[in-house]
Formats: sequence, structure tokens, C-alpha cells
Amino acid sequence: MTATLLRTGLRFLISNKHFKRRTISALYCGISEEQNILLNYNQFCKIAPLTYNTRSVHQMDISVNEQEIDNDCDTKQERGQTFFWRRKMRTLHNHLDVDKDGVISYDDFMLFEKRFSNLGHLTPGAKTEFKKILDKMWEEQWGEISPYNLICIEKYLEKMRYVLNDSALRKKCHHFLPFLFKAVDKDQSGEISQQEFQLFFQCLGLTHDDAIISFSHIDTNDDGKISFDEFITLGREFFLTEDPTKPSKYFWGPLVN
Ligand SMILES: [Ca+2]
Ligand SMILES: [Ca+2]
Repeated sequence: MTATLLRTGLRFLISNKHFKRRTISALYCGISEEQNILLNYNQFCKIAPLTYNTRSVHQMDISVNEQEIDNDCDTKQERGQTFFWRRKMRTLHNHLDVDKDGVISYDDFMLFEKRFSNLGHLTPGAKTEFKKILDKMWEEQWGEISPYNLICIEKYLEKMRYVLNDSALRKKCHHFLPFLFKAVDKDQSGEISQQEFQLFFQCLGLTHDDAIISFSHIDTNDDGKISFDEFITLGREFFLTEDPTKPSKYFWGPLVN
């Protein structure tokens, strides 16, 4: 009952263009910071179709595109075969292979988590939750957590193609993105400035110039900030779409060759 009332209240706020994360947080006062990060993400996923009604055509396109992806998967059409998509996944593999030895190990995953946590903007609870999400992702996508479970590029491409074609895994594989957002949102404003975005790319070992270029593409409404919605939408779309005209291709910096 309480949950229904809260959801109704959220939808009212959104439909009246009063959608602000702090307002939502206030509705849920009493919950922990890490729960709030997940809540923001979960609410975003649930209410996205509503918010798209009042947004730009560009964002409506993204909504339609996701629907198309689900429809295509229903028809059993194999996805993840294009050179463009494979190139994007090779780029991601490179970022997740933090120690650059050519394979993703569980240690790489933990180094990845540390780089973002060490920025100092996640609460202890959020750090714990972030690690839990990464552990779950590892187990669901790649199996056992073990120093002998090493993910080379070919294995990564094969596994990620499987995830892309599995609707349940596909819907969960971006649950770590809200923690990256929160980790670089230095002033906790709920938006990422260009300067804060540089922290994101700094964690990935990319340059300030890379950050400036990507920021300009990911800031889809050109307001000089990256909202939570923009961050999650484009971060998800980077993985989902095989359309090379989408700006989400800039999300993780320059694509590897
Ligand atoms: Ca490695
Ligand atoms: Ca923006």
C-alpha cells in the first residue's frame, strides 16, 4: 500500500515536470544512501516510458530502440554479430582489463571498483553495495569467482553476445552504472559537470580531451550537465545498440580498432 502511494506520488511529480532526485529522496526519507542509489536506478527504469512522453525526440528514439531490441530478440534473431558492436565490446574489455595484461580477472574487477570508490564520493554502504553488484555481475556473466577464471577477448565477446541475447541478463547487466555516476558526482548535485566527467575518464585511464569530446555527445540536451537519465540511458545503449549513428558510442571514450 505504502509502495503504491509512493509510486503514484512519483508519477505525479514526473508528469508535472517536478522530477528531482532530491524530491524523490525526500519521499523515501529514512532509507540508506546505497538503497537510494539503487532506488534512483530502479525508478528510472520503471518510469522511463512516462518521462519520455515529455522529452526530446532524441530520447523518445532511444525508448523505441530498446523496444525494437526486445521485439527482435523475441523473434530469435541473433544480435551482437556486427563489427561495430564487437568493436564496442573490445573497448569495454580494454577498460575492464585494468592491469592491461590482455585478460579480465576478478582482480581487475576489484581494481575497477577501487578506482571509483577511491574518488571518495561513495558512502561506505554504497561501496559495499557496488562491490556486491560487481560480484553478482561476474558470477552471472562469467561464472565462478576464481583467480583461474580469466576472460580473454574472444571469451568476452562470446559471453557478452550471450548476455545481449538473453532478456533477463540483458536487463541486469548495467546495474553498476548508478554507482559510477554517484562516484564521480563530486558535489552530490545529481548531475555530472564536465569537470566531474573528467574524473570518470580519469578512472578509465583516458585523457581530458577524450572526456571533453565524449561529454559533448553524451550531454544529449546540451545543457552542460549530464543528468542521471542521460548517463544511464546512454550507458545502457552503448551495450544494446548496433546502430553506429547513436551518440552512446562515445560513452566509454574512443573505440579501439
Ligand atoms: Ca587483467
Ligand atoms: Ca544534459
